[in-house]
Amino acid sequence: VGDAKSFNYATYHQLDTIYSWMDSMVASYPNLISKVQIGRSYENRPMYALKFSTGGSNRPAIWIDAGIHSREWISIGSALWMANKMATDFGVDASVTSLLGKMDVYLMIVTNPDGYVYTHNSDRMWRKTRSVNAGSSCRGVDPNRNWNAGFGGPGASNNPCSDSYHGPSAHSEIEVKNIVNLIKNHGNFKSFISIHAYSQLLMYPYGYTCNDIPNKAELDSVGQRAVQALSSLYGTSYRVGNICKIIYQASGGSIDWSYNNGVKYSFAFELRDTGRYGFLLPANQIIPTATETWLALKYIMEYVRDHPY
Ligand code: PAY
Ligand code: ZN
Repeated sequence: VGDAKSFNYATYHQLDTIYSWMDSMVASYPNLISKVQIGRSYENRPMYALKFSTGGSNRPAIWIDAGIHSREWISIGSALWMANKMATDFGVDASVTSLLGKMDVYLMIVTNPDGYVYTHNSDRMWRKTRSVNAGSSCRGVDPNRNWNAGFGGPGASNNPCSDSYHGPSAHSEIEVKNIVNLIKNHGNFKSFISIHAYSQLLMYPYGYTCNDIPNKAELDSVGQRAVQALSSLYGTSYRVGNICKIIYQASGGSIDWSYNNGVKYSFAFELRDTGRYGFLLPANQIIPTATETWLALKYIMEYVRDHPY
């Protein structure tokens, strides 16, 4: 565990193992990776992003989060592998090297740590945060219905017992608020990518409305080329489109918020599979999923690097 090089990426890990892996990554790549604590969760766990940076001050940046829904374990497993891939490719692969010469990448691997611990200890299918809801015995808010973008609209529930409960107010969840604060204070994010599972989709805004975004043509073509790269490896098929049309209407989602706050290249992945195993994707699919997803992610990041705005 203490050694980044001997970490087993082919299995799912507990939170404390992931947190000590982070320390070993920082120790192994001190000139590239630092650990940024963006705040604490509802149950007081620290929330960490790995910051990949080769210097500069407040460089244009890419945000990537995984595990905002705690049962979507493959998103976390893939993010761990991709973090290691980015670190080991730096200085070796020309594309990653040039990307990190111009931009910073913030990777939050466990965005909902309370929920993640709960999926290990109590309920494998837990999706939400673990906050207490006033006047209800049901806990938790859907952290992907809690953002200030069409908040409380169609595709979110006002029932605290629902898995898509939007919460009492936008950014009521400290896990969401911490990210909002980081993105706003930083002010130079050019891309925001949220990693979910499952359904094999690459999506762009909006979820809260089926109306097209102004940048639809560009984001759609970036998305199509990204999934082409993904599929080239094992033939895994992905569909591309806006959230509302390709999956369902969902309000208060993270990439709608980022897009409306000036981050043009906002995307959400739904990783493997299409329902055979669903959230219980076998661990022997972690590395294949991560490897193919990395190709899409890299395509998007290169595009962002080459299209400053
Ligand atoms: O931003 O990814 C988005 C919106 C759509 C997702 C959501 O409901 O938040 C889609 C679901 C998810 O990944 O949370 C899809 C999975 C299979 C589910 O729980 O229904
Ligand atoms: Zn999700």
